[in-house]
Amino acid sequence: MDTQKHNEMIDRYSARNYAPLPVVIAKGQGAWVEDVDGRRYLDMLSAYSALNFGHNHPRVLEVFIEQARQLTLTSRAFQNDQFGPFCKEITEFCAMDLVLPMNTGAEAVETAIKTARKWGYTIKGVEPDQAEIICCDNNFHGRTVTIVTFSTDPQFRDGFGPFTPGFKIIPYLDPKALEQAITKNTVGLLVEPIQGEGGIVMPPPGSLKRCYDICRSHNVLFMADEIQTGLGRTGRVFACDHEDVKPDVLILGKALGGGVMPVSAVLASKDILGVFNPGDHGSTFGGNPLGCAVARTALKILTDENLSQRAAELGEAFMARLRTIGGSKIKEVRGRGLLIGIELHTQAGPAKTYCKTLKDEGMLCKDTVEQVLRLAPPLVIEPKDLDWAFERVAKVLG
Ligand code: PXG
Repeated sequence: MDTQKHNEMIDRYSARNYAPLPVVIAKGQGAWVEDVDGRRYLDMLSAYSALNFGHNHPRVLEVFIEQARQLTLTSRAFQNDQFGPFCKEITEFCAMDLVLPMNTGAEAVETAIKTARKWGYTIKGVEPDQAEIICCDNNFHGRTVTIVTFSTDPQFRDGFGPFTPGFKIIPYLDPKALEQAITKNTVGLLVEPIQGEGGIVMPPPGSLKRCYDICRSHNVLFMADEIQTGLGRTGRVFACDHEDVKPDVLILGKALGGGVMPVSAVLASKDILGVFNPGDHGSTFGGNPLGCAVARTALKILTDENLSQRAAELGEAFMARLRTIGGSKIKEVRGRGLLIGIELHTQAGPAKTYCKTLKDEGMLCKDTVEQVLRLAPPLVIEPKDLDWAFERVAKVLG
């Protein structure tokens, strides 16, 4: 079937909850993909960081196939032989005591919310059903009813109420507003250390550390959603590392599954994740042996291939070049490592239009908010491929 037939079939049979570029991908290798008509594209999105290791990384693929032959699922009613090593390795990697595995990012965020609430009631001493969690304006943490409760994008909420009580919004990482919003019932601050879906919005310099310190002094959990920014993407293992902040609750997803399995996790100290008792929370697929085996390998690849460092170096050089593009369209190039946003002037029109043009040039990327084009290639991308991408961007946006 060709591209057109596929698109017709998808339009006919799938819910219209997305409006993707019409390219129909059939194969991928490294940073490159090929569509059903044999056209090749450079993947400058990498599934929003879920493909940090690129398509078909040989080590990921090998462990995936090997583990699939052995054992794929037990549920948590029984133990499996990948779970223990996974828990040991990921907690050591993150320098945390305990891990609670889930599958998708939204599930991990939900888990973090439940963790903070339960910790609030059992450890901090908040009165029953009074717990409050502070979130930031312009956030994106997923799509469940509870999570869209604290979205400030009307489209994510419209038609989905009634919502979950117990959330407050402050301007993004604003220490003064945080201090004012905290009450005796506040159990946590939930924050993305760089806002991805919000338009690659950088934290105001020093704000992660200041907000962390405020949380500390009020016995409030600092919960970092590193689902998109974590595991090398921003040039450090975690985006919080840029300000030497070690979150109380760390939320991971996307790249943890090596681009082949949905694997997410919440990590924290014993005092915090220790609040769960058998039956309190869980997931059929959470901690499954296939996901655990792949995640263990993903963490090893990150270290063995020095991918954080690679993202830092390649990202810095690439951003410097993007900033040399003249003309009237680009307002700002910003980001960290290989998480890059190109903000366009309003008169240039929506970023989406340029994503279409870039697709015709053989490069796949995605707008975030109306005026921001996001570039987030796999961290394994070759420098010569970034040169190639630069030429395309310069041609289309110059
Ligand atoms: N937190 C952050 C910071 C994210 O970027 C999630 C949580 C939720 O992850 P899951 O695995 O539940 O999607 C994200 C996800 C989409 C979409 O299609 C999602 C993200 C980015 C772009 C599109 O809903 N980020």
